[in-house]
Amino acid sequence: MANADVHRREFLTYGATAAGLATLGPTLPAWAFPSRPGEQVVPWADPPPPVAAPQVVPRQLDWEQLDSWVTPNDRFFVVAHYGIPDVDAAAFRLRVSGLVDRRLSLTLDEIKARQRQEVTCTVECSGNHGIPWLTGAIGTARWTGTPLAPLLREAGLQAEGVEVVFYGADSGEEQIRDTKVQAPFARSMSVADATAADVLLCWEMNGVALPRENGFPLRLVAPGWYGVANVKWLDRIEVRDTRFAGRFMGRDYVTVREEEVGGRRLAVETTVGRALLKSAPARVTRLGDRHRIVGAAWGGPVARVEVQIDDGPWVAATIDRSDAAEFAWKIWSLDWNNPTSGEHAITSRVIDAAGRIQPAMDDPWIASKRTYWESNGQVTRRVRIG
Ligand SMILES: Nc1nc2c(c(=O)[nH]1)N[C@H]1C(S)=C(S)[C@@H](COP(=O)(O)O)O[C@H]1N2
Ligand SMILES: [Mo]
Repeated sequence: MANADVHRREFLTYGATAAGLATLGPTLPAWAFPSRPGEQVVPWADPPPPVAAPQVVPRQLDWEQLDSWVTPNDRFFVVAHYGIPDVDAAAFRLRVSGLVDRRLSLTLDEIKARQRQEVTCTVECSGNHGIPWLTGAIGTARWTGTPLAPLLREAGLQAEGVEVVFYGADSGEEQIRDTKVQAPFARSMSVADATAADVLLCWEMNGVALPRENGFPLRLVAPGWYGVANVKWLDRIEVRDTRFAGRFMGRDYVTVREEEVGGRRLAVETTVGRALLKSAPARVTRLGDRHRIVGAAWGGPVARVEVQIDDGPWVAATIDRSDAAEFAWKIWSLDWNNPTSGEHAITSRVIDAAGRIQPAMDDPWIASKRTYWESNGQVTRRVRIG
């Protein structure tokens, strides 16, 4: 761990990420980050193409700028399928209905007066790295809110309730066969998943009120789940006795894999749910000719991260463990001494506590996929040295 200690000392001595943290507010701890004073970023030789759907994904993380463990709000990615609604906080009421003994209608102040709970977790869009223009749909923030489970208990969950549906204030036109309907953004979870102790209704992100684009005034935060489960502009919560299959559960955000069944290839369709084990190189820096590769790993308990340069051996990276947040990414780094001039390919892979390895792109788990969701295959970036 000598290397990690050096990183921490560099950070504490020189405050290399102080500028990045300034927008986060005064109460945050100073995490280590493997940056060196005076270093320069070596730009990637394979920048992603322009965003094909800028209304749906108005902002992505710029990996080359990654210089802090927590992502400042103004760099945090945004996905909005039905536009960004303007919710009036004063008129806001969160309604809880369906299979409950007591329906609730809560003002923002009533919600904020409840038990306060925080979590720092990574949110990744399940489409990230699945299509060429979507490679920065990920960020890590400290979310503040109140746990959902006690609220549902107070409402009196009825025994027949199996599913909890979260509706956003945003809606759009959807066509199902030949019928057009106006449908709200909605996602559901089983009662067991929704009442997990770390599922929060959040009104703060990194110490300030939720930015409008990230769900003001209230959003669901479900640590360990893909982004789509974290319903923004939360408007109502409904307990039902049937499974819910809206667009974002049953049509979109559906992973299709072909399996070999009795000599035939048959498709299996599953809805996007919990995050999958993944890592990616973030950036290469240079201090004189001392190069360093820095990246992130998330989506499971990170035991090891390994980096491969061109066709070389897999080399263990140093993982920063200065924060133990279970569902937040780990920042890793590898010193790259004396790289030869020319273009190089850099690939990372994470290994979890159970020994599972992030799959290669040609692994059947990835190669058998017919939709781009849940693209947790190994990410290769290209960089030109010299
Ligand atoms: N109401 C609502 N919630 C939503 C969405 C949306 O379009 N509407 N997009 C989801 C998706 S697909 C993702 S990846 C995350 C992105 O969260 P962010 O915009 O705060 O980064 O929000 C989720 N919550
Ligand atoms: Mo997403």
